Amino acid sequence: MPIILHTADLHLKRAGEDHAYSLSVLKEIISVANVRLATHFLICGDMYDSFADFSDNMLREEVKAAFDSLNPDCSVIYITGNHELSGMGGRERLSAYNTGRIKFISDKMEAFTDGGIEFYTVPFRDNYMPLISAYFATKKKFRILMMHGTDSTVYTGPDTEKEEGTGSAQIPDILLSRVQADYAALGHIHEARESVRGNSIAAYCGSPRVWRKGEKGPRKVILFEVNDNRPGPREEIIIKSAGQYREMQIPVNLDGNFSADIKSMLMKAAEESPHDWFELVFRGVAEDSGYFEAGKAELHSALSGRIRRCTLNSLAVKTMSALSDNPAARVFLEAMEARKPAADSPEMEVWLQARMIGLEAINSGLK
Ligand SMILES: [Mn+2]
Repeated sequence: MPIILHTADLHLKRAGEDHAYSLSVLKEIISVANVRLATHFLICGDMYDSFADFSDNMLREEVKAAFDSLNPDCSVIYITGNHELSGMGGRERLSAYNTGRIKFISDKMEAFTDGGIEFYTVPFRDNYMPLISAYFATKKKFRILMMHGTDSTVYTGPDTEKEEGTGSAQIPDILLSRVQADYAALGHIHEARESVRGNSIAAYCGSPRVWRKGEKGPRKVILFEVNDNRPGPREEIIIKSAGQYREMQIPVNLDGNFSADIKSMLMKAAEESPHDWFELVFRGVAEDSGYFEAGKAELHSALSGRIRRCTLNSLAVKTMSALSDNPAARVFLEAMEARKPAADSPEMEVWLQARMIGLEAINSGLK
């Protein structure tokens, strides 16, 4: 009985911190395939982050070695995504590279039967419209279509890649029924989505790793059985080594410091999920920007090395120097200064709070 593992958009990288990270994600997916006795391992494009990564001999050898540990009875089928083509010279051919046991479709659409499943596999292209008039044989078994692009019936959000200047590669709505696909295994959109139309399922498995800032939620692959030419329920398997992208909100006190619990909360979260990417989002008005900068640097160095990545976002923090150019803030601060209680007075706390609220109100009026 066929057991399908569907993944895409791994974006393997040959260098930097992402190199070891992306490979560890691949290795975990391979072990999922082994444990779950997958018979088909589908990679729907963007396995590599760029042509330079795809064509890197060291990385390709590492990927081959990783697939050596995959159950030899499991077929690996891989189509080109837009990223494999990114930065590729006009004379290059992806098919010139040896991908070992991986069946790699990079030149043109290929139809074949493998382990009781009919496959239509389409390497990435900018325009899929000509496919509508292609010939598709009458279906005899469960049929899977593999593509990399934007299917607007599954995903209605923004094309997150448009800003990079890559084509949106729209998949024509009518194509699935033309292909008579029981399951369209899709790549390109990094969020998992599924839509069912009649007997036809179209699914994005999402990226199994955190590729860039903002890709929230657990990262996963899809696994399902095919029984009597019918698909079983699609199971989403979380890839633990991928971690998650998490925004951590950090209120900044007027003195530029953070509350004492913040650091211990962050250290605890880091210990629990070392594969995560934390974006520390600071908010507030800081009187002393030097103190604030030092506190930020201390948090960053405490977290770096304990989690995959730690980035800092201070866009929502206004420092006094920025506010001092504002006439309303100047008048307000002068008025507050005239009412300042003694340092040891019980009213000091109320005064500090009032000054903070006032500055925040002026600050939000600045936007
Ligand atoms: Mn893509």
